[in-house]
Amino acid sequence: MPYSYDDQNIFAKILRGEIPNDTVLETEHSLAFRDIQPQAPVHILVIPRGAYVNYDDFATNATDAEILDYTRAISKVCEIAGVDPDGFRMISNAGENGVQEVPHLHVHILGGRPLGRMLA
Ligand code: IU
Repeated sequence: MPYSYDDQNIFAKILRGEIPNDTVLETEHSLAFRDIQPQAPVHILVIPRGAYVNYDDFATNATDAEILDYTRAISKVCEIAGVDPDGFRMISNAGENGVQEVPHLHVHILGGRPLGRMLA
């Protein structure tokens, strides 16, 4: 499926350094920063530096190096944030039904409290 990427989205601006962020981890192909409206004591967003709209775009079109870097960055963020082994949640919203607000792939890492069962 072809994807069209809007380079004016807020995370693209963060990646270009046009907007500040509370960085947790920087790697060659990924960036992790604290969510501006945290829903849990730990709420970190992990994004690839490449211009990918969502997970399917990334998994289909990213290089192996980008995919390896990104998957390891997510694990590293969990380690840095101290949510593993207590427990945490990874979420990536996609599209209108998934209520994806920012059209640049991001994984939410949530933790630091019991999160309850996921609803709907
Ligand atoms: P969503 O999965 O696209 O719905 O989540 C977008 C998240 O980006 C959401 O949790 C916002 O609080 C967060 N965010 C941010 O961290 N910094 C920003 O400048 C903006 C949104 I706009």
